[in-house]
Amino acid sequence: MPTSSFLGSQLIHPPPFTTATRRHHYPTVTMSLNPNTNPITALTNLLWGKSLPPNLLISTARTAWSAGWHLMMSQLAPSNPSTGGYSRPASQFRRPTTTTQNLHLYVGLPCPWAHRTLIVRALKGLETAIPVSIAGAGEDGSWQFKDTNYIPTVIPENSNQDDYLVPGPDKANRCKTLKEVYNLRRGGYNGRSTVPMLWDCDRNEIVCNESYDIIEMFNSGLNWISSNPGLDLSPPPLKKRIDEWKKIIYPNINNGVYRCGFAQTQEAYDVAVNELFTTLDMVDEHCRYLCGDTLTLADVCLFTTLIRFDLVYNVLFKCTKKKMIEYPNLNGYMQDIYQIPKVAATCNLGAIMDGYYKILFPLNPGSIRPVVPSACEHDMLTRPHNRESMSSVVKDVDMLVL
Ligand SMILES: N[C@@H](CCC(=O)N[C@@H](CS)C(=O)NCC(=O)O)C(=O)O
Repeated sequence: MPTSSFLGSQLIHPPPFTTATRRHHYPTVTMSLNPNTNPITALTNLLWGKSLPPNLLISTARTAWSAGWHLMMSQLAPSNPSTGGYSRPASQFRRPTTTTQNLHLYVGLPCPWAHRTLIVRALKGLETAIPVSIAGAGEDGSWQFKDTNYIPTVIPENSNQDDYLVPGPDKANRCKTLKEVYNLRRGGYNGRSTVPMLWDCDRNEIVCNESYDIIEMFNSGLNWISSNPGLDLSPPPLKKRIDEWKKIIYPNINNGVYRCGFAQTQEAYDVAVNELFTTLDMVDEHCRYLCGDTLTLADVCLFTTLIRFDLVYNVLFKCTKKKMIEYPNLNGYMQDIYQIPKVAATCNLGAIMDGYYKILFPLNPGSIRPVVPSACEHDMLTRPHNRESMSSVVKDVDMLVL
């Protein structure tokens, strides 16, 4: 008598498999024989009819899923073993120095770190001097170069189709993946192949793969090839203040949203989410820009997280305490920066959503992309923000350190 199934004999004891008993004890079997029924539905109908699966199966599935989840998470987002908190790997190529004119930038559109470099590149007028290749996320989450059907949210002025910020081929090295590009350097590479990455085409070498170092270099180190050399996003009198903001914004907001989304324990999440919203509440009280009336690198860094907040982090990373739209000043601040000429063209809202919801499998196994919140649509982001008249009184940042 066939008494067990793959679930183990203690779970299920079906009667002998005759047509008569089957019909008598398991009326749903008739459905399971229907060739149009999904095989999994057919099997579950056969095993436990319309009731919930047996407890043991549920707890076994939970244990197996949880182990698999931790395994995948530890690959995706390394964590501190004692706290379960996300610990971002350090970039290996820092403090760029190069004299070449032949630079190439690698980015991915969903990435907030890469987005910083696209904004500063655009504001400084480095588009022609530093061409860009845009990778898309592959099924396994790695960066790959492939044509896609993304359309830009905003078509940049005076541009032809080649300049649109949409994923496409590797224009510098003709590689298929970003990992291949990293490996082209003499000596190879065994770290994570992250974006942004600045490539020296003369020496076949990585110049830098740390976003903040790249934007500092774009801001002041390449004025000889920039078409807007007069713009300084880190003027000497504001440097100290920018650095202070960086120390607050990076751990608590920029990386803070990742610390929420990638936390592997409740405790790690609680700490991260508390620090995130305490910092957002504090930043919300600030004036026009973080350092006064002038846009600086600190604002660029904050903006790329804020523009993704309601689209992605609020939902996928469980940054749920408030939405950006509930922060009147910060929301206006975000619109203000979005409306600076050339910035909107660096924001591909569709690519941002897909990059997170479709690719971060352990956080969204069904890969379903939620609908765009109406406040995040381009038309809403371009509404008047009325911030031009805001006070320029700069509050003291020192007292704000958490
Ligand atoms: N510290 C780096 C972080 C860059 C980073 O983590 N980029 C992510 C995309 S948002 C990435 O490329 N991840 C691929 C990986 O970790 O394998 C920076 O600011 O440039």
